[in-house]
Amino acid sequence: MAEFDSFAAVDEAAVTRAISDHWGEGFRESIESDVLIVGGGPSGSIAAKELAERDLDVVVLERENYLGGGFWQGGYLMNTVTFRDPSQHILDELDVRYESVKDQPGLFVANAPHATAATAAAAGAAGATIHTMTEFTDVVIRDGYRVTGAVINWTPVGSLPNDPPIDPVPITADVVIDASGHDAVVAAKLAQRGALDLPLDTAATDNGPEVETDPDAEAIDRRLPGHDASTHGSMWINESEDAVVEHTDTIHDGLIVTGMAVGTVFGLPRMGPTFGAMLVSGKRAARVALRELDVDA
Ligand code: 48H
Ligand code: FE2
Repeated sequence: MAEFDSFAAVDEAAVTRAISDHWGEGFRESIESDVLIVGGGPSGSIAAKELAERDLDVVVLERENYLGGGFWQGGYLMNTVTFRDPSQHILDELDVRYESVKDQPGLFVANAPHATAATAAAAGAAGATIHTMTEFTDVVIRDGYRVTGAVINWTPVGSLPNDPPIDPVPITADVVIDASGHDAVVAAKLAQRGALDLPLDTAATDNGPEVETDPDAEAIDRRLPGHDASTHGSMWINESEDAVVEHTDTIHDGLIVTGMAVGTVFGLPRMGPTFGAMLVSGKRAARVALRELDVDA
């Protein structure tokens, strides 16, 4: 920048028009995209970055006013996050500083706000269109089966009195990725509608020494949100991170699941405040999306 003298002169109307035109264009382009990612935490942000870098039209829906989800804090309100080898290589790609933990080969620490901001920035820099304060409220299902989009509303609408109701709007995509974390909101909606079928062979996952898993369909159904005994299993870091990555895949026609949502859908053990699996899973979800879209990786 040349030495500062004074700011360019603009009038107030020009500022509002610029915002409205730019936002409107981004919204219009989001109505039909290649990939729609629900949730802008670590897994969704990495998936968005990977796909937008390949020139796909990528839309991220985030109900909060900021990306990052649970990445801003490590655990117990301590803002240091951990990563296990080989996920530190993704931190290298993102230019995030990290350190090795003494006497713990393969374990790394980084500042959570720095890692979170870098991940979110990478999604934006790659060209993903990011809609914050925007809530996924339902799925669009085509031909009685395929997931083809999301029904969305402004987040604050959810806290208004529902009388009269403010209708949401649908947006569509060739592929939807559920990156909504523990709630697995897209999978949960499908399950609520009785439309979710899971690959039964992969659902029979080792869930820890004392916890038996039941490979039949009824047991899988019970693990899904909105059902009696929902969500993931208890904490087991070593098992969980690999299992989340391995289970990152298409779970229904048109729907891929990534990040902690994978743990919820498949009833996997949780990993606590270590985030490597979220980043690796996000990358894997992007590769699955490329396969679904018939795009060379
Ligand atoms: C729009 C929504 C909606 C909705 C949710 O929770 P996240 O950080 O998810 P991941 O999977 O990228 O990372 C999980 C990680 O943070 C974590 O919780 C770990 C590792 N836990 C281990 C353990 O043992 O607990 O991000 C999900 C994002 C958030 O930003 C939400 O606000 C957003 O999705 N979101 N966005 N519409 N209906 N629901
Ligand atoms: Fe969590």
